[in-house]
Amino acid sequence: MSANAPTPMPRLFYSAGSPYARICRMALREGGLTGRVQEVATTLRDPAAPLLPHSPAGRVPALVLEDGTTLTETTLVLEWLDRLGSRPAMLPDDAMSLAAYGRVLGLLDGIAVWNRELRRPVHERSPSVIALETVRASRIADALEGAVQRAAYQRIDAGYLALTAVLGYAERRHTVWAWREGRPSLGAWFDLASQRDAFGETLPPVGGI
Ligand SMILES: N[C@@H](CCC(=O)N[C@@H](CS)C(=O)NCC(=O)O)C(=O)O
Repeated sequence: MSANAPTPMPRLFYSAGSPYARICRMALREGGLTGRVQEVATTLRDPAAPLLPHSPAGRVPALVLEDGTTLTETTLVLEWLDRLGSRPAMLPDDAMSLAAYGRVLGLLDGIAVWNRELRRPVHERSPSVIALETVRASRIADALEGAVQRAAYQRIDAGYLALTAVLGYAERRHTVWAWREGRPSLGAWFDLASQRDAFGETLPPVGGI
């Protein structure tokens, strides 16, 4: 079968360590779509990665539709899963919940940059980038601590899943960040969210930093 031949159901390419892909994998579970989308593990940064024939970006998540069209970017994939019939729908339609989702994406993007920097050989790291992202993460986490105290992130939606994924990433793959310190409400929120099946079934491997 060629890479773009029609397949019986959409395929979600992921890597187990990716917090972005994890958002979509948890969305499948929370939205009742596990029987409608096949999950396919892929390597990354590998010329032989099974994902590459579908997406030149080589990033996960990537949702390959039945006709071979490939959707990349977490938010676009969530939007498609909503169209496929996710219940509940994951992308909110009110501004406050969209803002809550965007805030967490800002944290996740910053931590991805910070983590990538730390994975370089020591002499290639940029102290100024690390300092900038450390401050950014701290600032956003402080805002999230306040938001959680005001009962935000209670409904299962994109913001909830993204917050679960980013804190889960910090717990297992970016442990250099002591995000719980001084943020008891966020810690309690995460401990509760961690009990969901969707979380337990998508745990990333413990890794390094
Ligand atoms: N903006 C993208 C980010 C996705 C992303 O950066 N995924 C990482 C894994 S966490 C990736 O696939 N990296 C592959 C690479 O850097 O080559 C999204 O929202 O989905």
